[in-house]
Parts: sequence; C-alpha cells; structure tokens
Amino acid sequence: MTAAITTTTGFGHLTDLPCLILEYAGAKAVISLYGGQVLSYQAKPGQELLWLSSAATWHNQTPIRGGVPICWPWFGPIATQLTPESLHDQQRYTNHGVVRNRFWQLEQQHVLNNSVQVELSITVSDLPYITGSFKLQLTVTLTNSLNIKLHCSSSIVQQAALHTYFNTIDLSHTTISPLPQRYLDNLSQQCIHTNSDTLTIDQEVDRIYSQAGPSIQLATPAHDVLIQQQGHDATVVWNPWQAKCAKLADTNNDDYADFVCIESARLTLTASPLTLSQTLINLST
Ligand code: TA6
Repeated sequence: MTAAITTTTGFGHLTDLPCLILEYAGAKAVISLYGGQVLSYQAKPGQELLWLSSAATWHNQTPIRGGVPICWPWFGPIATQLTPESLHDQQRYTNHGVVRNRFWQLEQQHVLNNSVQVELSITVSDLPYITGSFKLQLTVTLTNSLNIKLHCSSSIVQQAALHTYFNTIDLSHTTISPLPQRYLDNLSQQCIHTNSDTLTIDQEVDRIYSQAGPSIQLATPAHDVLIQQQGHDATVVWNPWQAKCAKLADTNNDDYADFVCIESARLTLTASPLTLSQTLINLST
C-alpha cells in the first residue's frame, strides 16, 4: 500500500506554486503552502472531489480560487463589531481574513500505517483589532477520507471557515441535503423558511445555515460526498451563478455550473479558542 508525503513545485497551471502531495492507498491530496490550501482530493485515481479554477492565480497576493481556502480570523468583510470605523475598514481589509494569501510553514509530517498527515502553521501579528501574535494550525489527514482541521488555541475573537469548492460536474443534477429549512439569505439579508431540506441550485445562492447538522451529503452525477463537520456554528452554501461568475477575475464565464461551495464555518463573534474541521468521505464506488 502506497503511503507517502512529497514536496513539489507546481500543480496544474499553477506551475511555480510550492505544494505537498499526500498519498495513501490510491488516494491523493495536494496542499499549497500558499494559503495553507488543499487544492485537490482524489479519493480514487481520476475521481476529483474538489474544484479548482483553471483561471486561478496566486501572484500579486491573490487568494487561489478553488480547493479549500482558509478564511480567518474573519469571514466575508471584516465584522463591524471588530472595526468601529466600519465602512472605511471594510474596504481596507481583505475579504475572508488574512491567511489566504500568505505562506504557511510545514511543521510536522507523519506517514503511518493507517494514515498520512501534515501539520502546517502560520503566525499572524498584524490583526487590525487586537495586539499580539497568534498561531493558526492546519492539520490535514488522508486515510480513506480527507480530514481538514483548523485550530487556534488563543482566546481571541475569531471567525473561520473552510470554504470548500466541490466539483459538481453538472450543477443542474446536483443536490445538497439535509439542510435546515431556515437560513439567512446573504443576497437579500432576509431570514427565509422553506419546506424542503434538499437544495438544487438553479440561481445565485449565498446562504448561511446556522442550524446545520454534523453531516451533509453532496450528490453529483459523478460522485457522492459525505461532508462531516465539527466545531461549526453555520454552514454556508455559495454559488455565484452566471452574471457574478463572469465578473470574477479568476473564473471562466461558465465555471459556475461546475462547482458549489459548502463551507463549514464558525461565525459567532466570541473570544474563545477555535477548532473547526471538515471531513470529506467519498461514497461512490
Ligand atoms: O462564502 C460565500 C462568500 O462569502 C460569498 O459572499 C462570495 O463573496 C464568496 O464567499 C467568495 O469570496 P471571495 O473573497 O473568495 O471572492
């Protein structure tokens, strides 16, 4: 049984990107040190569960569009509670925090009989709302599933999300379930009630499900994935649809039909340590 961790420069069209490759029993994951971002997870050779934009770039401090971006220590625009001069500050600070476009360090790696695992970390000392240095750790474990765990032991106000881009192949034949029947619609800023726990995406979607359970299933024409989450207080589902996708600098016009983001998030603004994880389990044979 193959079990290995190797370093490489480049993944797909991102030819100069420093990456780690994890291999275990025919499964493979690729992690970029830039952003501490899982870019690819093939549960079996050729069966890619994640989506990465062919127009993604990492130069000029651009976050990589695809895989599993890490949002920390804020989600979306910086929260107004953290920055009293809100409008000005929201424009000044990048969406989804500060670790998507920085280099992470490889701290540890383990090739074991039953798993391969790497631990990355990044220390941030320039947060706009709190003085000090704060360490964020990312542990990625490949077995017959892929577990991605984010941890910060500091008791600071911190939001976080594992902003996973899933490969859908054909969004019109893709379902996500079970989801709570109540969600905050980020597009209208309204709380919406539905009578279904299954979502099929046929328009722009940007929803916060604050009562999402520990397991959600994504069913696509090519594969089914069980998404297990822990430490979350919300699950965010996002697809930009046609018009917004065409405006994004790092997607092709029709890419919106090929992915959906299902994000395990901690959004509550309380000062406490963080442990947030998402496990991807391939259910297809
Ligand atoms: O998670 C959903 C979301 O916050 C959307 O509102 C949308 O902006 C998306 O993330 C992507 O954000 P990004 O900064 O990566 O372009």
